[in-house]
Amino acid sequence: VGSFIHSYGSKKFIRPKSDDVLDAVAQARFNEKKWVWIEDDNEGYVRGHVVKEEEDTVEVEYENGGTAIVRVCTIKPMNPPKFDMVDDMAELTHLNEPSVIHNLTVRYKTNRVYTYSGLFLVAVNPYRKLPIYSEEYIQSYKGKRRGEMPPHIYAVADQAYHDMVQDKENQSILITGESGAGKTENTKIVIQYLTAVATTTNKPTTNILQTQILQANPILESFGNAQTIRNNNSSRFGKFIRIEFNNRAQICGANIEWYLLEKSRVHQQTSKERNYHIFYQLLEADEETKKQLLLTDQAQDYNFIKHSNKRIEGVDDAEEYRNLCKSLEIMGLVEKEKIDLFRIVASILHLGNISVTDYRDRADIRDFSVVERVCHLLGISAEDFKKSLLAPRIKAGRDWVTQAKSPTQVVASLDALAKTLYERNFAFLVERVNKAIDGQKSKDKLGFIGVLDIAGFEIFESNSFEQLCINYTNEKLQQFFNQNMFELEQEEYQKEKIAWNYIDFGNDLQPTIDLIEKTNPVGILSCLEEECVAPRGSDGRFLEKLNKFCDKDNPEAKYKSTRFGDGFILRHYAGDVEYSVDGWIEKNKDPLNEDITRLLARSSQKHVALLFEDYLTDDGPSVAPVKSDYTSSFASMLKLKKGSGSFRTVGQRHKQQLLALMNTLHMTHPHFVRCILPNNRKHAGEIQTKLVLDQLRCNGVLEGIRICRKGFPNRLSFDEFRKRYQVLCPYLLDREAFIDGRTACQMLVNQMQLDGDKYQIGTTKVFFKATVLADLEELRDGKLSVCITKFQAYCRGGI
Ligand code: AOV
Ligand code: MG
Repeated sequence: VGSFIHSYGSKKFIRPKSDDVLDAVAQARFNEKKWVWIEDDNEGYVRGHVVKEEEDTVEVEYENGGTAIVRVCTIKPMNPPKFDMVDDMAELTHLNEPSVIHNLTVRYKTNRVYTYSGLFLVAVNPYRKLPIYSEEYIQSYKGKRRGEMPPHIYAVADQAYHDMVQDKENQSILITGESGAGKTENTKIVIQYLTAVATTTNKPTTNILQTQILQANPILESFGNAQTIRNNNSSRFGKFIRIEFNNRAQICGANIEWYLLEKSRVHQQTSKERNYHIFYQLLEADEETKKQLLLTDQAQDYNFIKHSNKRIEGVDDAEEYRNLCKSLEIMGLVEKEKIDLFRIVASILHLGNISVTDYRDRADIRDFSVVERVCHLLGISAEDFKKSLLAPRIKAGRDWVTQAKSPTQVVASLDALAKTLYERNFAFLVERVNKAIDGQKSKDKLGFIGVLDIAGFEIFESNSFEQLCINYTNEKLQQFFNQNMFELEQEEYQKEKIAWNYIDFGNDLQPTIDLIEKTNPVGILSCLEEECVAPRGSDGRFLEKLNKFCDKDNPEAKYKSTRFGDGFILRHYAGDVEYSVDGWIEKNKDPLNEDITRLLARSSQKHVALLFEDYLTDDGPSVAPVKSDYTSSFASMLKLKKGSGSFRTVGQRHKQQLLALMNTLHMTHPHFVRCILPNNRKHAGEIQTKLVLDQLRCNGVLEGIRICRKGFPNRLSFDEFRKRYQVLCPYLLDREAFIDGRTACQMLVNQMQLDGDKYQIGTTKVFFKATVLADLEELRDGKLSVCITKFQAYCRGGI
């Protein structure tokens, strides 16, 4: 938790004073009244001061005029003006919501978008280009301690780099926040920083690697990002990028892991959003490529994109296409590989154009030419495809039988196929990129810095399975943070040998996590799993089971009918969330027409066959499996393999990936970045207080502060403490004799008559509970003004 003055000796006190006189005036004005923040329905909080205090109520006068009688619990103490614009909010003596939001706001208005909050770096999206990401800036942060330079994402990156080298320990930087808050931008900035500082040589090989690592992003963005209402370049997947370093602390490779790609976007988007960028970029390709992929240049011609928005303001898809090709080339992909990737995207566009007709309640396809186009691209027989689509063969006992599908079922299996093709192609692309930037080759590895860019907590009007997955992830990450924060704090207390009773904050969130992931007693995911394999499984039965399994007395969860029909409420640390279970069985099973996937596994196009390699083991009726000449274990790399007959669902896969991620994170020293969306209008310079407050609650900054307050958030070294406050104890000033730091501090706190539970004296520092420092400051101000008055009187007398 934030130290008041950082141990590595920054010179400043609270903040550098530009104008002591102005400060003194502000302070004097502040001292005249009891200033408070008053809760306000519109603004969040407004300024005022207390006029009269009763038992439960106070009369307040608003700064903007008017008075009111309000309940005591709706007002919060205000920090003295000298705390304005503090770099680290843990330094605030009154650690309350309005003070935090006020500090962020005044900083944001002056383009200070980065602020520390104890262990967090809070980053507010500037929505404008700030001149703080230049080469000079990078250099000015290199090797600096936190506190020496203003808060910056560079400082976090540098700290991680420094710690990795110093402690020979892996590092991680965890970046979360709402959509549009700036996670991906900050991730790129971290990588930019690391590639800039971790190279001293001009060896061409390292430079290529650096360029490749930097180029990985635009490639992933083409395939994994899309325009949404909230963000024109929204990442629709989570990622963990590991940058590997060798013994000389230089970059020797990188690796990207991805999570939860939003597949549904491939076949449906709202009119204000787009499909993945690549779909529009590909239509801007050269004629030759388009001819090869059987594409026109009109989005209007394709069902999967024709209802979407077509253009993003300020973005030229043709230029983006050329950039993508350049990046792919830098990554080392040859023309054939590039076309293979595009082939899948094009085939998906054509898939969307297959129109399924109703022939006496049975599905039929009239326009066979579309099917032929799809199958030409995918390298499979059009006849077989049509048969598998309309009447797939399924296993009934020992025999294979065909089962005719209804038009609705066929449309559903086409959508499912499009989604799977896209996801597997994406997975392949990431693996291909990884192959290019692989750091495993290096023998003299020092460690890695991992950057996690993952969607933050989501509470929507209607929350579904996707929200449960993402909120479950965030719950785990928050727990990780809490454990970590406490560990570091406790280490410091122990080192300083102060009295402290162990509080395990890390377990605060365990009941909710158990409720989601536990297998015994059955948690939500396991319960869903059971229902997915049950013969007559349904969403309704799932909810019923949930009610039965999950202990109704468990205070962490309440189940009830919500306004979306059937659903349940789960108590997350960020708030209660209502989940609607509608469609969960389908979403979790993510069923595929296996007759088609078996067909794809034997495609004459090697790339396609490779994507569905895992279906080769499932040899269909009377067809001997064709051995793939690819030795790669692509499917196992994707963790898509169905494995020894086990049932692999979306939920299970996510849980396993998350466990693996947590294991990795536990091996690292973490750094936390919380991105904040300032307003909903993509405006620079505007803060919507309520919006920001909600995020501070959801992203754990306020939770961090809550925990912080239980300990001793403010601390000063003996020396600093003595220098600043010895004026309160003239005895110390007068003495010429040596007094050691600890004794001096003890004398000071005695003199100040501080309550014993308000402070602790360690071996090198004095620790304070929140709010104590404000009192000390007030005492000091009082003392100083008396001194000044005396001094003035003395001067006047002297003249
Ligand atoms: P996200 O990653 O957090 O959302 P982005 O990093 O894509 O958000 O940021 C959204 C947009 O905000 C960017 O495209 C920029 O225009 C702007 N922006 C963010 N950070 C900065 C910055 N430091 N300087 C200038 N502009 C910035 V999402 O991926 O949607 O959850 O799924
Ligand atoms: Mg993003």
